[in-house]
Amino acid sequence: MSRDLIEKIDRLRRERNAVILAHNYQIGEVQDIADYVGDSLGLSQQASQTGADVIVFCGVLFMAETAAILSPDKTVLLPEKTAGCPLADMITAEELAKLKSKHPDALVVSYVNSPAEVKAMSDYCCTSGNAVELVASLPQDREILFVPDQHLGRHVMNVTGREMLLWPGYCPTHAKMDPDEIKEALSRHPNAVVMAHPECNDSVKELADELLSTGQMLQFVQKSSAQCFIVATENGLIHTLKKQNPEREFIAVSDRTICPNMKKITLEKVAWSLEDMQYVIEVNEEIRTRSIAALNRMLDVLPKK
Ligand code: CIZ
Repeated sequence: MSRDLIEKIDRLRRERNAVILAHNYQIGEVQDIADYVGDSLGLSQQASQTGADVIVFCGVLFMAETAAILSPDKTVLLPEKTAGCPLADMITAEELAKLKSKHPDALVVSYVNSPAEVKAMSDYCCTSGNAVELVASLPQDREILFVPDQHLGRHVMNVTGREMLLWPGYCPTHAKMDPDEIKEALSRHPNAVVMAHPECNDSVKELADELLSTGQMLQFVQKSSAQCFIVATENGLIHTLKKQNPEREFIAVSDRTICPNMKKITLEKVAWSLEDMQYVIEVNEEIRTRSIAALNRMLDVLPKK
């Protein structure tokens, strides 16, 4: 790792009064220079509370958009303009409008992994960490359209017992989790605890001891007395897990469970982003006010932590 490059990032961060956010799935080097590392919503909330003028969001487009929705007074930069999220792109505003027209009385719950235009058409947003609590709080007599992740939606249905209409989206990286690879890892580490993300498909979830968002995995390990964990989510999370728990063992399901978009951001791109003030992510004001309403309705129904 180049010391000069890190010094350059630090200098630019000071000069620009910037805060650098890194999602849990970023490469280790980027996580290490960030001011905050976490999940998408947690990072955006944290950034909105800082006095920074500039937010460099090391993540994918919908995450930088969420930061722009919550921090209209700050400049939000995404260091790699092609870092998108295939799951978020599996639903468009036009498609959702069509679905809503067939179910005019339904409530729409959109996973945070969705475009800003889709959030703007939703009654509530949710994250993988609060989707169960959020759906459980909704009136029993209302139909629910859950978009775009079918696997998270099915998990919510299983836990809450609520029927929902699920959009058929999925995360291609979590779809690569192979139950046979988990079984193989378990045969080598029979005492390991299997933590799986709710974006995994059912055959993986069936092997899991715990179904948790990335933030919940980090908290769960802190409280657990287990020594070894099989981690069924994007492999970037293992960097923080190891950093926080150097004495424990974390096993990735496979070396293929890597999100190519998350890995597009490098230290060089963070430096260029701050130097050239690129790529600025802006959300149209009407979309922004409507999507912040869906995010706020989510925060209003959840118990304050
Ligand atoms: O909300 C996030 O950041 C994502 C995409 C997953 C998670 O579980 O944190």
